[in-house]
This record gives sequence, structure tokens and C-alpha cells, in this order.
Amino acid sequence: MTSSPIRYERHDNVAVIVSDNPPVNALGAAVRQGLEAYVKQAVADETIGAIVIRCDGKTFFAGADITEFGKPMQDPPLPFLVDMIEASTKPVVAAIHGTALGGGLEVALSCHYRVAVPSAKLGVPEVKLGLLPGAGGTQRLPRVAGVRLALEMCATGNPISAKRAQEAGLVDRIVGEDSLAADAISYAREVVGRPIPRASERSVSPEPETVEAFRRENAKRFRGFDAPAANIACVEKATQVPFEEGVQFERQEFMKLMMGVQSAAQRHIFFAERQAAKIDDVPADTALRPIRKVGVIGAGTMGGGISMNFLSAGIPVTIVEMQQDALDRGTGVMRKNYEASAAKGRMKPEQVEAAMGALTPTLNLQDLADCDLVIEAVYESMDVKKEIFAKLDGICKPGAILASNTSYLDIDEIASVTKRPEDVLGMHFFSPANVMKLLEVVRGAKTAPDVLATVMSLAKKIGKVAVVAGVTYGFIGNRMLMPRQVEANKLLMEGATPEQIDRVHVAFGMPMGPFQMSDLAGVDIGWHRDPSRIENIRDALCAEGRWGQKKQAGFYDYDEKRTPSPSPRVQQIIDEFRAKSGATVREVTDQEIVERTIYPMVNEGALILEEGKAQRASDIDVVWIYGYGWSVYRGGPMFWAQNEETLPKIVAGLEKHGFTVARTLKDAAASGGRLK
Ligand code: T1G
Repeated sequence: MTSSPIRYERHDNVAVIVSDNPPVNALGAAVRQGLEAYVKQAVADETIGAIVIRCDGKTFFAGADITEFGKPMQDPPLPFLVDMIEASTKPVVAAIHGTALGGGLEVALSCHYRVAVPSAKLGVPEVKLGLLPGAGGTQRLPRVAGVRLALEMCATGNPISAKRAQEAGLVDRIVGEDSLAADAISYAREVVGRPIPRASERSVSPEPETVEAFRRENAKRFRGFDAPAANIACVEKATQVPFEEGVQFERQEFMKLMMGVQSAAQRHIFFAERQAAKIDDVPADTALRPIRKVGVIGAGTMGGGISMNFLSAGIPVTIVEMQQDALDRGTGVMRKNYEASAAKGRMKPEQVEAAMGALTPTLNLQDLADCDLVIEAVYESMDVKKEIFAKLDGICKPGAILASNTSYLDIDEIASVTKRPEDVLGMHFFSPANVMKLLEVVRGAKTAPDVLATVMSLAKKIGKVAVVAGVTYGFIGNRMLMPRQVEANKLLMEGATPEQIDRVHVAFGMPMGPFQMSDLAGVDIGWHRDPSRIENIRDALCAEGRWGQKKQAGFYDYDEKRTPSPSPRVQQIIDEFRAKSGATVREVTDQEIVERTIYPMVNEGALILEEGKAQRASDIDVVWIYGYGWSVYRGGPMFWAQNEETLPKIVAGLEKHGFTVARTLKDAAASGGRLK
């Protein structure tokens, strides 16, 4: 008989019900059953005047147990439990620390009072799982915290601080950071015998203009997602109908989302992100190397952005450049970025000074001697990188980790110029490096397990989502981008336009299409820089200085606000190349664009798995969500291929267009299996 995760304590006339269900006190069946039994016991006990519900471990209930979704729900269902708590004839106090999230906040909302420690956060992040609070949260929250804040919390899923919660009336008292248990009991004693305030009994005023304004302000942000609109509709319903009717509406909207493919996709990514942090053949308790000081070589866009990640996490950085003006420019950009964040209220001025104060700019590579990790972020040339790593080998202390930020190149070849290949790996950041969450950690043939584990752990510390990639040209993301770009260029020659191809990708849910992306990153990236050598459309654009947004001209024309518009000059260049090639220009359908630019990405992903260059199909999904903005409601290319598009359809499409289909993709399609 496994012991219950819930226990009952008696403190004179106060009953304290405690959950101890690591790691996050998810409201699994055993927790719900324990809560139900003990609340009933306390209510029936005449010597008890009030009840406290709290949690051991790092946090108050962090929500329903997501691992139970899709399985038969065991009694009591959470909606029943919260109604039962609220109906208690004795006051119930929620004692909150850590994060009261989702069903956890719904339990707290069904309690009659809420006390919290200063560091606590409260939220309903269900929308990030493609869901909505399904245990009365959309009906109680507006009644307790007001319509506007309820809309914001439900539709964005972002948590609020205990302070803000108290200001809104969601928390009744902020208690001592280290005395929650005792302070909650004291508070409970104070409310014994008082009339019991129940959220569901409160009224909430209709605020049609508030709801409409919120819908309008956030329309672009929620484009393509189902859940935000459903959350807004539920909160709106709370302002229009009695509580019970609102709860019925909430339940039907919840079930619609739960059965939908978007929530399945978003829950897939929730677990995939956490799974990606695990390295199958490296024990989770591998001893890590201490990283107290980081060196970054190169103060350009990437070097500066990479440095900011560590500085913002309180890790000192020594940044090296070759020329003083480049060094000054780079550190100047870093300060400007920090000050922009401060101007938006995302950082305090003293945090900006602390970050910049931990930065040591230098022209001398020798100053990296005492760094625990050095990240090279210079020009994408193997020769340049090998020269640098050979020098680092002689400069850096034993045990220092040497990493390259290369986007494509062979880490084993770079490691081969050092006497310490076991300390070498790739850390491929995505631009802008201080913003994009993805970090591809490229494992060399000789990379030591503890080096890999150290960098994976460090990634989480600096707020990145890390995925292990093998050594292959372009690793995972950029390797899958290549067939997409090849086909997109071919489609231009056959009759499609940059606008059409990009529109198909944006409609699919990508933030931008291949040509918009090229203009943003720079059409001239990888260009041979010889304007007399014009072999393709890209060469022709570069030769005319159409290098993308930075030149107000690329595949699109741009105004001073960088608003794109189709370019007659580009169409002329495309027409000239079509005429020269003798290609038959024809109408290209949107479906063909999907089959020839997105299906090949799935095919490449299958090849990457076959070659062992990614640990799991879900890792590939994580790369695309966090590195390229693939819409989380589609779950990433490998999830989409197996849940929305289906593998047989993709194999048929690939074969129709003459692609060689990856063996595992073909086998999985034929057997009804899945890409793992
Ligand atoms: N259910 C099951 N497992 C969970 C879980 C949950 N709600 N939350 C976290 N885990 C696991 C996670 O998979 C990982 O497992 C471990 O706990 C540590 O998580 C009816 C329907 C709480 C802020 O969406 O945001 O309530 O990898 O690495 O960085 O209305 O976890 O160790 O095996 O993230 O310290 C709503 C989701 C659910 C909160 C802690 N709640 N969790 O972050 O640890 S739906 C959420 C988080 C719901 C009701 C609806 C974070 C965290 P493993 P971690 P962390």
C-alpha cells in the first residue's frame, strides 16, 4: 500500500492538510482523494474551527497532473473537489509558496482565504497547454481579481507576483517567507467564526468594453491559437450568466480544447522540452564542472548576445576582440540592449550596471586563461576557428570547456587541433542570442559526458532550452532548413513568387517564410561576394546590393519602418532567370508549396534520427519551436507529421515530387508506426 501524499495535522482548533507530492505537488488522483477525505474529516470534527491547505516541497499545487490527461479520470474530478472545498462550512485558508498554478490556483480560489509568501507566484498557465482552467478558474478568478486581470491571466497564462495578487484581492495577506505554515495557522485562527466568503457567490459586473478591448489588443498575438479565444469567452461568460451556468460553459469549452489537436501539440512540447534536457547515455547525477567565469571570443552580434545570457544570469564574462573599435562597438551594443530592456521595465537600472560591471572587455586572448568555459563566436570559417582553438589549447587552464558557436561546421575537426578534444563541443545559439531560447549543444565524438552534462545544466541556468545534436552539417535545425530553401528557390523558377511561398508558411503558423527570413538574416550570408559571378537569383540580388532588410531591399522592398512590399525589380530578376533557364512557368498551388518545402523538412528529420544526430523525434520538435518559431500549436515538424498531416500522406507527397524518402519514414508510414 503506497502511503498517501496527503497528511492531516491538528493544531488546536485548526486542521492543516498537507500535500507532499514531489516534484511539484501535481493534483494527481491520490492528492485529490486525500484532500477530499481530510476536508470532510475536518468539517465533521466539531473541535475544528478552521482549515489550512498547504504543500511541502518547492511549491504549492502546480496544477492538475498533466500525465493523467488522456487516461480515464479517477475520482474525485478536480471540479468536484474545488466545489466541495468551497462549500465547507468552516473557513479554509490556502497557504501558498512557490507557484500556485492551474488547478493549484483553482484549489486556492475555492478556499475562502489565501495567504502567500512574498516570492510566490500565482497563475493559470493552462492556455500554454492549449487548454483553459477547467475547475471553475475562469468563473472564480474574475469574481475575485476582476475581469481585466482575469482576462490577462487566463489568456496569456503568465503568472503574477504575490504582491500584485494581493493588490488585486487574490491574496488576502503576504506572510513571512520562512514562516508560512505558522502564519497560515495564525491567520486561520483569526477567521474562525466569521461569515465565509465564497468566490462563486460574488457578483461580477458585465464589462463588454473591457473584454472587447482585450480581444482587440491581443488579436495578433493569439493568431492561430484556439485556447486564448476560449479563455476570453469563458471569462466573458462569467460577466454575463450565473456561476453554475458559467461553469457549464467552461466545462464544454475545456472539453473542446482537450479533444483538439492544438492542446495535444502544446502538451507534447511541454514534455518534449523537459525530455530534451535528458541525455540518454549520461547519468542525471553526473558531476558537473563549476562554471564561474566565461570567455567569449568575438564581440559581434552573436558574441555580444551570447555574453548577455551569462551576464544576466550573474556569471562574469571576459569578451575578446581583435580591434579596439570592434570591442567598443560590441560592448556599446550590449549596454544599449540592456538599457532598452530597462526602458521597458524588464530590468532595473542597477541590474544593467551589475551586468555590465561583470563584463571584462579585452584585446588579449591570454586573458581567457582562467575561464571555466570559452565560447568562440567568430567568422564562420573552419580555418579561422581551428587557428583560434589551437591557441586556446595553449592558453586555457586544464578542465576548461572550449565551445564553438558555429552554425554548421564540424566540431570534431575543430576539436582535432587541440590536445583536449574531450573538452570541446558546439554551443549553437540562435540570433538574437540574448533572446532566442534554443541552444543546440553539439556533441563531438570525443566530448566527455561531464562536459556535455555541464553545458546542458548551464543552458537551463541561462534560460535556454537545450537540445543535443550530433556532428552533421547544420546540426538539426539548419540541416532541415536546407532542403526547404533548395525547393523554395526551385519553386521561384517554376512560377511561384516569394510572397506566395512566404504566405503559405505564415498561414501554416511560422512567424515568417523562407524569403522573409532570408531578408531578416541577410541575403548576403554565405554569398561569395563576387558581384560579377551571378549564377542564381540570390547572386543577382546580392550583386545589386539587395542584401535584405539592412539595405531596405532584398527579396522585398522595405520602407523606413522596414515594412515589406513585393519588389517589381525582384520579379524582373526572377523573370530573367526563368527565361534564361527555359523553365516552363506555370501556376504553383499552395499545397504543392507545402509538399515541397515542409514535407522535405520532415524527411530530413527522419534522416537525422536514422543517423543518430538527434536523440528523439521530440527533440527535433523542440528545435523548431524554440529556434525558428514553429507554432507550438502544431507541436513541431515531427509531431505535425504524425498527428495532423499523417506519415502516409507525407510519403506519398514526397514520392510524387521525386524525393528519396528516408527509410524509417517509409517504414513507419507503411507499418502505422511512429518516428521516435
Ligand atoms: N503535471 C505533471 N507533471 C508536472 C507538472 C504537472 N502539472 N508540472 C511539472 N511537472 C513535472 C515536469 O514534467 C518535470 O518532470 C518535473 O515536474 C519538474 O518540472 C484542471 C487542466 C511548476 C513552474 O501547466 O510550469 O491544471 O522531467 O522541470 O523548472 O485547470 O513545472 O522531472 O520527469 O518544469 O522547477 C497547469 C506546469 C496544468 C504547470 C516548475 N499547470 N509546470 O518548473 O520544474 S493543467 C501547469 C510548470 C491544469 C486545471 C488544468 C513547471 C513549474 P521530470 P520542471 P521547474
